This record gives sequence, C-alpha cells and structure tokens, in this order.
Amino acid sequence: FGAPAPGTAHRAALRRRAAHVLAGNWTGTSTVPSPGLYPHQWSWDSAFIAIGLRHVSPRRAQTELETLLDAQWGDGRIPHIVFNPSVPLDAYFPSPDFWRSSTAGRAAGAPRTVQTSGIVQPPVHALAAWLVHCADPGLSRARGFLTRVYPRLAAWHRYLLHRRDLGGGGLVAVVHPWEQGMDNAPSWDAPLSRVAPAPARSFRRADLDHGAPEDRPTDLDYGRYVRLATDYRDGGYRDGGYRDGGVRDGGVRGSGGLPGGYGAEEAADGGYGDGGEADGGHRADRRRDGDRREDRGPDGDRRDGRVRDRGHQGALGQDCGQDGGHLGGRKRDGRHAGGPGGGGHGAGGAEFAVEDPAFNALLIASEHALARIAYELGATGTARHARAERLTAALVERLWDPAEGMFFCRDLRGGDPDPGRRPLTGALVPERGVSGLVPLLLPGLPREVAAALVRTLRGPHFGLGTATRLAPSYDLLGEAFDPHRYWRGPAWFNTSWLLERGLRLHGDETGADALRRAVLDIADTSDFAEYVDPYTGEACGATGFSWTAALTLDLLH
Ligand code: 9YW
Repeated sequence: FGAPAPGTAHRAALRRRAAHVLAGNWTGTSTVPSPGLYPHQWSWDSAFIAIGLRHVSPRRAQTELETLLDAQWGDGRIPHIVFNPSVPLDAYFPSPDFWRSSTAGRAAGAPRTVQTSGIVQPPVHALAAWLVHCADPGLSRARGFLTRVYPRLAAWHRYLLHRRDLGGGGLVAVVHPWEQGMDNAPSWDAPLSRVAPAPARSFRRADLDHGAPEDRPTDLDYGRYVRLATDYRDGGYRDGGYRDGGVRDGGVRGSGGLPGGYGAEEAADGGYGDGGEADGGHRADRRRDGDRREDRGPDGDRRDGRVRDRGHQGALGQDCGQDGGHLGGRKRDGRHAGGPGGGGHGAGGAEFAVEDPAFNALLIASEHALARIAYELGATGTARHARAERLTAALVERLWDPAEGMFFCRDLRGGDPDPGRRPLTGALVPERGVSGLVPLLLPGLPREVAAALVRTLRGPHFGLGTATRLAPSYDLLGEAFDPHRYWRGPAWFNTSWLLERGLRLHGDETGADALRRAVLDIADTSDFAEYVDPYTGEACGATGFSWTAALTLDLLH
C-alpha cells in the first residue's frame, strides 16, 4: 500500500498541474469546486482551496476568503453557497430561486446584493485565514487582512455557538445533511428517515447532468434534502438555539453584550468580536510594539517578512513558524468543564438536528486559530483557547464512545426524547463514519482518545495502510458501505488532509508521511478526482476538483 515519495521533478510537475487546476477554476474573485458540477462558490471548499492557494498566490487566497465573507449574513452565518449571477439558474439545483435568501432570509440579515443559500457548512475558515496569513505575513499585515476578517470570523463562531447549540450541551448542531458537508453519509439515514420527502416531480436534479447516478445520492435522499431546506426557508431561516437572542444580539453588525458566557470571554480577549473593526488600527499598533511570539523563530530570532508556516511540524500548524505550545490547548484530562445547563428550546424545533464530530472538531480547531489571530492583532487569545478546550471536553463527553474507539453523531431527535431534559440526550447514531475520526486533529484531546482513534483508523473498519490506500468515508464492514457512492464509502481528499495533520500532531510521523505519499500519488493518478475508491484509488465523481488540487499543493510544501 505504500506509495513511493515523488522525486523533485515529479513534485514540480504535480505542483504545476495542481496550480493549473486552480487557475482554471478561478472566476476572478473565488474558485468554483468544479466548473460543471458545482459552478458557484462553496463555503468549506473555499477554506480548503485557500489553504492550498496560499502557496501559489497568498493574495488570491485572501481574496477567496474575503469574497465568501462578503456574503455573510447579519446574524453571522456564512452561507454554504454564494451564487454566481452569471451562471444560468438551471446549472445547479437548488438554485437561488429556491433559497430566496434576500427575501426569506431578510430577518436573519441575508445580504441584498448577492444571492446565497441559507444553510451553512463546516467552519474551516478561521483555520484557513490563519494559515493564509502565515504564508505571507508581510502582505497580510500590509493589506490589513486579519484586521478585516477577524470580526467576521468571530461573528460566525458566535452564530454557531449561540444559535446552533440546539441540544443545550455546548456543541453545535446541523439542521441539514448538506451543512455537515458529507451529504449522504449513512449517519444521516436514521435522522432523515423521519423526514417526509418532497415529491420527486417538484424539483429537477442538475447534478445528474454531470455525475453518474450510481455515484450520487438517491432521489429519495434528494426528496428529503429538499423538504428540510424548504421548511427551514419557509421559517425565515430562524434557529431555535439554546442561547438564541435574535439578530440584534451579536450579529456581524451588532455591538452589544451577549447572553451567556461567550460575550464575556470575547470581551476578555479585547472585545474584538464585538465591532472590533473600528479598533483595528489601535491594536495593530500594539502588535508592533509587543513581543510577538509569532514573529520569532524557534531559536528566538525575530523574523521579518515571509514567515513560513511549519504546519506539518507544529500543533495544528497555526504557529507561523514555531510550535506555539502556550497557544494550542494541551490539557489532557478530558474532564467536561460543564455545558450551560438548564432552560432553552427543544432542539430548536428543527426536524433534523444532529451534533456531528467533524463539524464540531473543525469549529474547535478554528477557535484555536481565532485565538492566534486575536493574539496577532494585540489581544491575548487566552479566552478563546479556553473556550476551545471546553468545547473539546464537551465533544468527548457527548460524542465519544470508548468501547468503539471513535466519535459518533448525536441525533438530538433520536432515541426516546424527553423534551424537558437539558442537555437533550437524543441518541448516538451507531454508524462509523470518517467524521468520527476527524477530531484527531485537536491538540487538547485526551491522550487515550487520540491513541484509540489511531487504532480505529488502522483497524478493520477503516483499514488505513492495510486494506485501504486512503481512509474510506464510511465503515468498510458497514451494511451501507459502497466504495463508489459519494460519502458512503469512497475516500475524499479533505478528510485525508485532516487525518494527516492529526496523525502528525499526535506523534505518528511515519503514519502521517505514508498517508501524505498516498494522497499525493492518488491525487496525481486520479487527475485530482473529487473522490476515489478507497481500495484502488480509482477516480469517482468530477476530476480537476479544486480542493483535491489545493490540498495536494499544501502537502507538497
Ligand atoms: C452537492 C462542493 C460540495 C461540497 C460538499 C459535497 C458536495 C454539493 O459538493 O455537495 O450538490 O451535492 O458533498 O461537501 O462542499 O464541492
């Protein structure tokens, strides 16, 4: 299963080809995931794309993220699709006339000038923004990149933590499978089975014009996706979050105090999340005066200009050149610091409400990144790191299954729900998905949890390095396993990239190196496929897929 390390000429050619894919998919302000299948801007795609693009053009990588953030809603949500008005309506379903963001989303502060979807995707953005900054800190500071994106990213996290804590246990819930990004993963089958599908004749699937039906979600899945999205839209995209205080409280344009402990923490970090933009210049001045750890090399030398990210050596790779141990959480006792407890709404009234391990782990990784950004801008970042640690503890408490050695989704509507109980218990969904391994990228994970995750990754259900070349999206032994059907078995490059970081972070350099070689080899031979057969590496879905090319570039560095 071991792929040879590519030689220098081979690496250079691969780099050129990957950069060529990204250039071809660039619209002038952002990058489409795939021109035929996905001709608009997607939220978490753009974050992964920016992480790779920073090696080709840090400026374009900044623009990629800023274009997405320009479409942020007033309540802080970053929509999962930003529509390109020059693309015909029937090129992708659901199109802008389905989401009707500027009318149906008005109360939630949807932008008027750009059309978007109304659901979200995993919050990889702060992590991406930090890594993009680290690729060229000089350019980033000259353009005020972090000063501009920080308040928006802070509002985004605040939206998730306030409006989407539907269970009251401190974690974020998704209200649609598309929000988690692994659209038809078997973990959604049970929660989706309670949703009455929209009639097949009420919509037309544009995806089947480009993708083979046997590689895509079924019509029944689509009927349920459409029903959930329609109901959310018709409810004005309102959320029933545990701390939901309405758009006025802490939206992008908001400046007031926040209910619960989060507002206080942000204030402790310099109040940057609350209208901090106006304060940006002052803080940037403080930055120049301060003793900046991020400006220093491992030997303590002050660095100027281009400080390289040593992501593959340091914790989460967010340190712009050194392992900022004091910045990444290191607590390992895994005790739950306590959720908010008491009061609140029952799963926000949402018909589908699931706490997902990868979504929450990415939020935690991004919260650590946001702490580093706050520090770069002159705040301490300490409160954000502390929050990330508490979220890590909540993740372990609510989603970890020690007997299975992995994390599972919690279906807040599942089991035998007791609507009066807080936090909502729901039920863990007993399907092993790659999402349950992604928390390996967290620095504050208890040691035994990280060790068990690595064993599970290599064990019979995922077979990494023994049965499979890349980790499958779903349990090899699961009843629903299908090596070619989208998120029900194929291997994806973004999850491999996250697992590679996790292995390296937790000290398995050999495993991380082998996985990196496999990713590079398969990205190369599959022509940057959207996803691949996990056993053979055979290409499935689209080729020339943007995040595959981008993450190839990142792993080549
Ligand atoms: C769709 C764009 C998106 C990804 C998702 C993936 C797919 C859209 O494509 O969803 O039409 O099915 O599941 O994660 O962001 O690449």
